Amino acid sequence: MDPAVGDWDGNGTTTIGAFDPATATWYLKNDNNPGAPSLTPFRYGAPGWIPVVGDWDGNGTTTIGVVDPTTMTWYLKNSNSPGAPDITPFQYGAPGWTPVAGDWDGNHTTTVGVVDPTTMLWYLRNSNAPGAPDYTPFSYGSPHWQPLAGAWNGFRGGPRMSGAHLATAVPPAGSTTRCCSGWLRRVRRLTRTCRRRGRRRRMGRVIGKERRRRGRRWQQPQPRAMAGR
Ligand SMILES: [Ca+2]
Ligand SMILES: [Ca+2]
Ligand SMILES: [Ca+2]
Repeated sequence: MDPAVGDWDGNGTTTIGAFDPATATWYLKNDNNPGAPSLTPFRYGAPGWIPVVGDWDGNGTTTIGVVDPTTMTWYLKNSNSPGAPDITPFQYGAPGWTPVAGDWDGNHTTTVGVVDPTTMLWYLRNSNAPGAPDYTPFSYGSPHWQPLAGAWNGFRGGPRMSGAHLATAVPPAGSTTRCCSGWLRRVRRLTRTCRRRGRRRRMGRVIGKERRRRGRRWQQPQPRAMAGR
């Protein structure tokens, strides 16, 4: 069994799955608990093929794909169900190479990549179509290491595959939920500070008026007492 993780139902949570290469059967679950798969197990691919998963169409739902390792032909599907591939099958990589999939450019669409295990050269492409890699092939890892890819610095969608984006993948324009809530906290704090400052300024104007009215006898109030909460 090969593990696979993805947001199969597009609810923002990455959950578990498995692919049985002996029968090309997919077992996908929409929660991270033991138990029966959430989707009726189905076959997609052929025995011995390599599973890949990703959000090929960028709609927020992770879906399946398979790669025929003898020809390195990719068969990608935009739904988690059996049937014909949604993307015209195409060849990318050479036989014996390891497929990886990731959102290399951070545009929320998962695309193909291959790693030559003998040289650990990575060939990443930003579209799911045949052609040259979009990044100059680079070496990362030692021969026959297992390539891994993921949004390590975290952005919407999280890891896209039992393979892909690596440290050198382009950092995303988007941000993680955690970043986002941190950012929101900062904005809220700033807003509160601005409100406090505004109140203080308004209080300052009132105090000034009062001082002018009462003359020198007026005692400057303690700022704490006047600052409000
Ligand atoms: Ca999910
Ligand atoms: Ca999708
Ligand atoms: Ca992309």
